[in-house]
Amino acid sequence: MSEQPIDTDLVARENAARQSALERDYEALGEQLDRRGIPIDAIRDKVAAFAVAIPSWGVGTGGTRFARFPGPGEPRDIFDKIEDCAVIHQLTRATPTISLHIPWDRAEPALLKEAAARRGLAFDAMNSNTFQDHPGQHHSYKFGSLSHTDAATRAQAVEHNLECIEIGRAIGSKALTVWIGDGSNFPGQSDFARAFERYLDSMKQIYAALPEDWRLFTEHKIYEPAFYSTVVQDWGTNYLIARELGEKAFCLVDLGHHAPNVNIEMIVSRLIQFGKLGGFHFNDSKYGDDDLDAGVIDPYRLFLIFNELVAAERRAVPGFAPAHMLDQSHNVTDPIESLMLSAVEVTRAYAQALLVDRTALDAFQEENDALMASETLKTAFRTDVGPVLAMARLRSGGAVDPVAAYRASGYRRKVADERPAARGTGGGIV
Ligand code: LRH
Ligand code: MN
Ligand code: MN
Repeated sequence: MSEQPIDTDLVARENAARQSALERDYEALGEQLDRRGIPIDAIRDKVAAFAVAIPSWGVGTGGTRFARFPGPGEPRDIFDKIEDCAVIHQLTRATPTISLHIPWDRAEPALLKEAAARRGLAFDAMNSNTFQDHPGQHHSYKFGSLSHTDAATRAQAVEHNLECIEIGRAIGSKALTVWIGDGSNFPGQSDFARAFERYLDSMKQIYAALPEDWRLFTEHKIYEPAFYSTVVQDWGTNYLIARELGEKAFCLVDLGHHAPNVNIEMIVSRLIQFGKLGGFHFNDSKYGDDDLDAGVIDPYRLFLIFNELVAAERRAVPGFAPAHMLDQSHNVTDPIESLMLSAVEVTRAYAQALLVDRTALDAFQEENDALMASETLKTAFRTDVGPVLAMARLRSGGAVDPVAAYRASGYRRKVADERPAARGTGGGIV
């Protein structure tokens, strides 16, 4: 049995206070779903098996380029971050893995592995970082990294990615996510084709070093930090990259990395259709790469994305195994609370998508009954699946109400005593 950071008796007491109401709600929902021909226990079991990775950087307070306002008891290093991730998983039972960012999380791999295993956690995709300069490096990324005009700078960026693979290998990761900030701020500053050529050349070197059973995820983003052009700016470019590199290369979709109003669920469908959907960085946004908590702005869009994923799951698309990760920045909330609720929201979208009457939807699509097709999706989306999610958590040892249990535990107060306050100056990057 792994060590649990929150007192299990407290969780049991919190759950006991909510259990009988939950059982009644679950039964009422079960009846409703039964009328629709959906066995509630099967949904519950699928929900229980669903997982989304926590980004190590998400448990610290984020910031903007204007300021960062640290919260109490912020993690001081990756080991504190692992402990915070363990809290999230203990209470939600939906986040068994952590996605590391190098060099932010650099540490002795054996110690990383041991710290995670002790908490019953494992490691998800590794994230490289050539979008900022790191102490001790020889060449600056001010004008780019994998696509830089200077060969030595590109070689340094490639080398960094190879190191990420090495660390990942040692801790049991099976994927590398590459996001670069390369681009330009002025028309004419960069030759689009030559920059992309250099990027592809660098990525081919990274791809060549990928272990047999690994996947390589490239993540596109329309703008920022470059504000005129970005080398990997959209899903089409990303698809070209995955095609150029080979069968272990896939596209990662971060929900905040698109132009406003872009139909993300359709991008997801295209990537599935052509076997190149690697995974997600879930978050929500209203304006740009806001990195807000999943589902807080547009839960229907999250549902529509899961509608595509569940449809692919049902079609048993060969090799379909997208990686689920959160990628958020928490500026005004306790990051642990935000991440717990985000994991719940992503799971909620999955559960709602499981309720779509696909036979009816197919028929409405064939008949061009736009209104009823839309209503079919809306019926699933409007169903309050809260009792299914809570029941799945209860049965797998989590908390019926994760935030209430977390607050009752006093975890934040405890770590605030143990971890000295961080300084509040300087901008954040995530
Ligand atoms: C870039 C990004 C990418 C980085 C993370 C910190 O905006 O989404 O995934 O690794 O933020
Ligand atoms: Mn991201
Ligand atoms: Mn981002």
